Amino acid sequence: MARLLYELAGADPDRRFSPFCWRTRFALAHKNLAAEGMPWRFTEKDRLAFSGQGLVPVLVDGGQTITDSWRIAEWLEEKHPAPALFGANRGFARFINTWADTVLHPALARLIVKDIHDCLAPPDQAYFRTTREARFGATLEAVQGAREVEVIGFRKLFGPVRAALAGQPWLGGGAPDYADYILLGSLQWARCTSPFRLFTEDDVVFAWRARGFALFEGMAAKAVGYPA
Ligand SMILES: N[C@@H](CCC(=O)N[C@@H](CS)C(=O)NCC(=O)O)C(=O)O
Repeated sequence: MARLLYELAGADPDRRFSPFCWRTRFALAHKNLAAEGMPWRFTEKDRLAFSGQGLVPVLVDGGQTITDSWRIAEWLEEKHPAPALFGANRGFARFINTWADTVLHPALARLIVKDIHDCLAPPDQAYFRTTREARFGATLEAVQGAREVEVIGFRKLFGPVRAALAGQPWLGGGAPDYADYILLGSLQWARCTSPFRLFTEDDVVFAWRARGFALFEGMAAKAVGYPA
């Protein structure tokens, strides 16, 4: 039975830009597992009804349906233990997961939110504008309009990541693991939707991101998006 991954798509069905779906894409690639990508749009909630909720990623594997990127990662680790996705310390990856969701994404979204909107199909544009403007309490244009200033604070958030990468090539140590994939997924969200430059080329995060996007035969680098 084919393994299916429901992934958020833009107006171009090949523009797969969800940070959470990219976590799952990296996890599948790490374990050398193929999955057919099923493009899904924000306003197609009915197509996810079978999963009992309305968010992607949704993985359908061997007759089972698994939702939520963290649960999918744990499920893949249990079903396909080698190569290990979490390394010795699953708690560290859990911390990075929560930090990305609660600190990094709110800051990153402000830098790219209008660009995301512009990538979407028209029905999704209306949904996205209404829900996100209510969340931010401002127009998409006003939020993104401050990005040349806000990117400075965004870069500072990566201080602990820089400190870790000063002593090792990956957050996972000598090889990438799920902690790397979580943050690479966040940065791939930006690369797929926005031409805005997040990092300067002399930043260790810039080099780590390039290495990460080159993994698995350039899986992330080759995806529809902008030069990182
Ligand atoms: N905690 C979930 C979050 C999933 C999530 O928020 N997915 C977004 C796509 S980036 C979504 O489906 N949003 C639908 C919507 O906003 O209606 C995970 O890690 O998978």
